[in-house]
Amino acid sequence: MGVVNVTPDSFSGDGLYLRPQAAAVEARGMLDAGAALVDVGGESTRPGSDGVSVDEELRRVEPVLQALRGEPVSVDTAKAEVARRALALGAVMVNDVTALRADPELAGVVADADAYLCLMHMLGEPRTMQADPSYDDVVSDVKAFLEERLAFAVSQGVREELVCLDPGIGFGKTVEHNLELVRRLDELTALGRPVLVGFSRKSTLGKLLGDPDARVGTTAASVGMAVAAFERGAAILRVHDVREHVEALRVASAVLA
Ligand code: HH2
Repeated sequence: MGVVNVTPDSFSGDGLYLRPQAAAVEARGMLDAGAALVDVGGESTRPGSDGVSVDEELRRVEPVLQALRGEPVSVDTAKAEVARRALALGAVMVNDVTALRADPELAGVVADADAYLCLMHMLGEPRTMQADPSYDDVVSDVKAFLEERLAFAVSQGVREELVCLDPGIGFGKTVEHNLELVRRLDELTALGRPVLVGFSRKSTLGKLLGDPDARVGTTAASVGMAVAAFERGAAILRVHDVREHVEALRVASAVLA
């Protein structure tokens, strides 16, 4: 899954704010490079960020979705109205970092469209989530949360076969929490749904490379983590640098085959 951020403030610095044609070109390049899906988002969820209005989010993503009609697109949103519009414009998946907790109408929109859905774990909210996150056992806590959210989605009419689950790397987690989630990814795949991992460029990678104040990680570090997650059963890797990941995963999967 290639990341297409149409935001002025994404942590990875790749925001293609107000340049929908450039964003669409970038997305097509990701698909050409082997991405199965591109994830278009108009609201940054980086640590410390505030939300945006429905109107502003639509203003950012609609022209990009229009330009990508007919391509496999996921929309990264927690808002029912944005999801409704995106699905009408051909998006096939809704990626909700709040796992249907933010907008009571979102589940119905996904169910009505019979769209794919990604449910992600987050502790707290982006504004405050990195302030001393703590768990009894991070993997058990995340697993219980995802299991409950999956049951909720299904109770709202979403087909279970269309749901994937995501531990939410960096969303209310320390470096050690993030590592533990990948180390014990088999406990999440045991829920029976595909698991999506989004480690690309996240600060944990920079910290692991020795900079305690890192805000981002390198491409090489992202690829290393993606391969580790893939070996532990991740089905979808959400990444900024598609070509590098596709090449790495292709050779890694040749070994596993
Ligand atoms: N990470 C980000 C955003 N959306 N969605 C899922 N399912 N999983 C993730 O790990 C995830 C996500 C944050 O990364 P990015 O989109 O690059 O940054 P920003 O939110 O600052 O735009």
